[in-house]
Amino acid sequence: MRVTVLSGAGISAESGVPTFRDDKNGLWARFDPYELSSTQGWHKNPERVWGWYLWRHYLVADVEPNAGHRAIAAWQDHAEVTVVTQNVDDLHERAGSTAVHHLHGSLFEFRCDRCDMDYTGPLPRMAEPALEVEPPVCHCGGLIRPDIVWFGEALPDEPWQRAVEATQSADVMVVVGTSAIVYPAAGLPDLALSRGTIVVEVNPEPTPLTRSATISIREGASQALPELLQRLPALLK
Ligand code: BJW
Ligand code: ZN
Repeated sequence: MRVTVLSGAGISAESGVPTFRDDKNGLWARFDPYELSSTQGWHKNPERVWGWYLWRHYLVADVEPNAGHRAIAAWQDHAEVTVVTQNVDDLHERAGSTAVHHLHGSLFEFRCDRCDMDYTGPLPRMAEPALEVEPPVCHCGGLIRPDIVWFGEALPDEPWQRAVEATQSADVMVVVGTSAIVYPAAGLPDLALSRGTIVVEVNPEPTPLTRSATISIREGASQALPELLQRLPALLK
C-alpha cells in the first residue's frame, strides 16, 4: 500500500511548537504571521523577521518528535510512505521517516537574499527570545535570510514535483494538522480526491477540506495516528 502524508503545523503542536495561526501567547503574538512570513515584512523589518525565525530555529532544536511523527515513521514497516510537509521543522526526519519533502523550506537552512548563496556560517546565539536580531551579512553585502518559502514566493521545484508524484501514486492520503488554506499545498488533497484516492483528514478542528475528505477524524495527531493504519479498513467500511 502506498500512503502519502500531507502534514502541517498541527502535527508538531504536541511537541511544543506553536502552530502558524494559533500562537496567541508567544512574544510574536501581537505581530501578524502573514507579515512575518512575507518578503514585504522582511524588507520592512529584517531584524524582526530574523528574530522570529531564529527563535523558532532554537525552539525546534530543543523539542522532540511526538507519537504522531513516530507513528508515521513506523508505518514504513507496513507500507510505502511518503511525507509531504508544509512544516519547516525536522521532526518527521528525527522520528525516522525517510522520504520527507519540505514544501515550505527549513528552519535549519539559510541563504543570501541577494546572491542566493547557501549560508553555513555562525548564527547569533539566543539565550532569551529577542524581538529583533541583526541578520548576518553575506560577503556580497546582502542579508542572510532563512531558506523558507514566504507568501508570494514559488515553492522549490523538486519537493513540489515529488509531492505531486506522491499524491498521484497514493492509495491513501493522510492529511494531518493543517488548516488546509495555503496553496498550492492545499490543492494536493483535491488532486488525490479527483483521482478517486481515499483522503483521511486528522484534525481536532474542521477545515475547508473536512466536507470533501473521505473520512475526517476529529482528534489530535498523537491520538489518531498510532492506531490509524489498523483502523483504516474498519473506518472505510
Ligand atoms: C492539530 C493539532 C493536533 C492543532 N493534531 N492537528 C487566494 C487563493 C489561492 C491562493 C492564494 C490566494 N491569495 C494568495 C494566494 C497564494 C498564497 C496562499 O495560499 N495564500 C492563502 C493564505 C490564501 N500562497 C503562496 O503565496 C505560496 N506561493 C505561491 O503561491 O507562489 C506562486 C508563485 C509562482 C511562481 C512564482 C512566484 C510565485 C507560498 C506559500 C508559503 C507559505 N509559507 C508559510 C510560512 C513559512 C513557514 C513558516 O514560517 O512556518 O508556511 S505560511 C504558513 O502556512 C506556513 C505553513 O507551512 C502554512 C500552512 O499552515 P498550517 O501548517 O496549515 O498551519 P496552521 O497554523 O494554519 O494550522 C494548524 C492546524 O493544526 C489547525 O487546523 C489546527 O486545528 C490543527 N491542529 N493541534 C492535529 N494536536
Ligand atoms: Zn550574497
